[in-house]
Amino acid sequence: MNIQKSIHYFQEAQRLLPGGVDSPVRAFKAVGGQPLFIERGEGPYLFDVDGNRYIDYVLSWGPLITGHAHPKVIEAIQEAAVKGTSYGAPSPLEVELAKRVIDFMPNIEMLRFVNSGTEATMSALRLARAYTQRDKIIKFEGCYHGHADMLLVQAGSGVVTLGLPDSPGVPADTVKDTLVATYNDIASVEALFKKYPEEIAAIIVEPVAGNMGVIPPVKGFLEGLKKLTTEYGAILIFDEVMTGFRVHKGGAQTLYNIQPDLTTLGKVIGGGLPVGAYGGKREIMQMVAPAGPMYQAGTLSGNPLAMVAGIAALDLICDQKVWDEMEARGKQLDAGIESAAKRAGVPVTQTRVGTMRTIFFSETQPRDWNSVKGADKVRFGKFFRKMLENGVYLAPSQFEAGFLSITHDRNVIAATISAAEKSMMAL
Ligand code: KE4
Repeated sequence: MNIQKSIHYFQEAQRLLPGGVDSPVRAFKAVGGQPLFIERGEGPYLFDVDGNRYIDYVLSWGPLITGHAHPKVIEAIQEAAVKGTSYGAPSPLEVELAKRVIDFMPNIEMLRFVNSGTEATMSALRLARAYTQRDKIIKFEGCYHGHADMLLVQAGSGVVTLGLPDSPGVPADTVKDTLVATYNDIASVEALFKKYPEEIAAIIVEPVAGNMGVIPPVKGFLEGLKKLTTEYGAILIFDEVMTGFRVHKGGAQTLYNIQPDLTTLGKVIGGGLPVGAYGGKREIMQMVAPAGPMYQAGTLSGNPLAMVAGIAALDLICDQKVWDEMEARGKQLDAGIESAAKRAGVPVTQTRVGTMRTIFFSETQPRDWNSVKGADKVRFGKFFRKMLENGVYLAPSQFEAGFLSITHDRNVIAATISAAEKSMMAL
């Protein structure tokens, strides 16, 4: 596979950008080899600067559920762009996208748009602390909620991929109120509430963990979180930046029928442009300035280009038939990977919830960060590189999720399966 131009660009990029990338997990550090520099995307495909084509299962780390450069999304952006790129004032587009998000997730009564998932989670936690007048928060080992200081504690995704001891530069004082529990272990949460009955402002949880690979909640886990937060007067925050519009049309809160007090969103709602959001109960959201005293702001929040891209994307996935088709494609890929692994005699377990999936090189089904650590990362790295050679672009880390789009049709999945058969045999 000729990747000479990528090699050249990476050399140049490493002089100008730390690690040659603008987000760590893109650097392929966990899987070896060097990152490919991308020329363009189209539907389910990425094309690198050397003209190689890949079936893409990263999809910009989740946002591109409509595939790359969907004509309707591009057209919406083009039409909006000629009217200007940012107004710095309210526009009907923010109202239109907010209405659509709330249609999909009726448990959200009011929301605020921001520019990333990190902004969404840090703002939701500030709001929970303002509303409860408490300081402590609970997160889960292996879960990732963006790179706000208070959340870089035993975080997943790129932090764990790079084996970082929770980033330097975060003052101990900033994380002294961040408590860490074990995902899928409700007793570990209860113990923290028993220890700090009046001090915990919120739990923030990925309702389906996606940043240690995809780990679904065990029966009763989310219900237990809802019960504990209600009992102790804390706020339950579902971080649906990744699971929103991914695990179900209505997100994890609809799939598992749990009503979080606040929800954070990102990725899909921007249609590939920078958008995050936090929202939930009106009574809580009314605390956000200028309606209330809790301050949060953003120059480009509600940006018209990002709004129209999000509107176009959500309009393309509002029909249940679209979700039924993606579920069928997910099942097709599950079966294909399973039979490829069996034929090659490679121990593999797969987790999938809706359009989010992970292949673990492990005999057992991981259920938390501890069990995920047992997966064979070296073998995952080999598989990743083989799949790349065979024209399939997976997430470059065992601790990430893979994604499907509406453009991953039966033939694209079949091509992925034959690439997997070849790759598994070479492990
Ligand atoms: P951003 O600030 O990257 O838009 O969103 C942060 C975030 C918040 N919550 C969850 C559940 C998330 O998964 C993320 C970001 N996801 C990672 C992928 N695991 C983004 C990819 C990257 O860091 O480059």
